[in-house]
Amino acid sequence: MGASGYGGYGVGDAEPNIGQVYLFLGTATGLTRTWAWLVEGTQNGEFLGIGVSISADTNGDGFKDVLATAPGWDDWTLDNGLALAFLGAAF
Ligand SMILES: [Ca+2]
Ligand SMILES: [Ca+2]
Repeated sequence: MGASGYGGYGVGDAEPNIGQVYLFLGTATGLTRTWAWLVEGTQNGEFLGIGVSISADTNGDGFKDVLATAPGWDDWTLDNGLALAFLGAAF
């Protein structure tokens, strides 16, 4: 997450069914109206972002991180699912 000290908010949008996760940064007057960061899924039916969490600092670098799930993600097993950690940084 950013270095502003205001935190932020992660939003998952599983429509379309590839899925996407938006990150809105906090400011002194509230969240920004446009997203600062966006990631999209890579597979049809992946549903990235159906679960999203701004976590604690998982790697200890001082920035909070974003966790997201993609329950329909396929590897060798259909719909095996995936949990992703997107590491925060100074915006
Ligand atoms: Ca971190
Ligand atoms: Ca799938």
